[in-house]
Amino acid sequence: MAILLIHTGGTIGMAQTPDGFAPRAGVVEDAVAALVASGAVADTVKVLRLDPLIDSAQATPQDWLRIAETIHQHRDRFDGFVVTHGTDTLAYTAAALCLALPGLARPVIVTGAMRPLTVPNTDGTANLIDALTTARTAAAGVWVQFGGKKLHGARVRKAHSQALDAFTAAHTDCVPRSAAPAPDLSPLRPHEIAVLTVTPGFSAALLDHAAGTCDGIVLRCFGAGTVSDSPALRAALRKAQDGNVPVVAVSQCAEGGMQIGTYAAGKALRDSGAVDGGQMTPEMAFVKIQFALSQQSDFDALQRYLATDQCGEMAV
Ligand code: ASN
Repeated sequence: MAILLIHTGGTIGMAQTPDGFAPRAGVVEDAVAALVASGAVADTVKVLRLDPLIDSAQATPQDWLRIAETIHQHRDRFDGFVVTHGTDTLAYTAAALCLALPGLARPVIVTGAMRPLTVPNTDGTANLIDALTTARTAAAGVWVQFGGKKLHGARVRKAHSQALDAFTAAHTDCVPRSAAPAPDLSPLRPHEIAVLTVTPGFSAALLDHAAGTCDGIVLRCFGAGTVSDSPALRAALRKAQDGNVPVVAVSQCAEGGMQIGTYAAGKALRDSGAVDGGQMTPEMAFVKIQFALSQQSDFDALQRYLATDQCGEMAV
């Protein structure tokens, strides 16, 4: 089988510098060549490096698109894809690939490492072997292979900043791919999206500012979907709605998602037309608004897209 490995940067391919770990060309290429030479990986693996290699803290929606375009262009020449990526924003990129590649007909496995391949106790080798193996066996869709686990690309989150087993994803039986009659590439133009966290005594002025200046808002609500309700908050939510600025409400809790309607303290969300994000992670909500704004010009269609499960991101 033939696998295309797209190396984007991240700790996995880093080396020590006077400023701390930074990407170094050749690290991942050499590791893959050694795995193939030793027989640990049976497939033909072509490595394609995206320049410049970055710490994923520098990733932008253009980088998501570049990875998606590369996969789309090579879709008929390879049986599976591996994307090596920094862990800090890996969840955003995995979510973006799910939405960018409707009708995806191959497994796309995103991986990385918490410790570089250039240090003795690296987790990069195991993650690379696992990812290359999963790329030949997994169902078509975007998966994250990390710390011995295969996780749903649309639901994954970085949950630990130090542990090798750094990622989690709530379970679903839905596959991480958007359905389409044929493989396609979704348009994506960057937009200004605010991610606001409701806090005790939340200042509605922040939401009001975002409603007047941003293209979309992710509102991280309490628990199953409550907010610190006030006339000012309601006015800000109404301003967003009147200005065709979508608001997607997600939970601050790591598990369980939203259940808007359980509490009267969540009524302001329902009354304002905020989209119930359900089980969506804040990362996915941010990415999904970017795609929604890039694809839908009509506000109702945009709201429907946001409220509809596209690739298992909302499913219970
Ligand atoms: N800062 C690194 C990155 O996201 C973290 C890592 O890959 N473990 O690129």
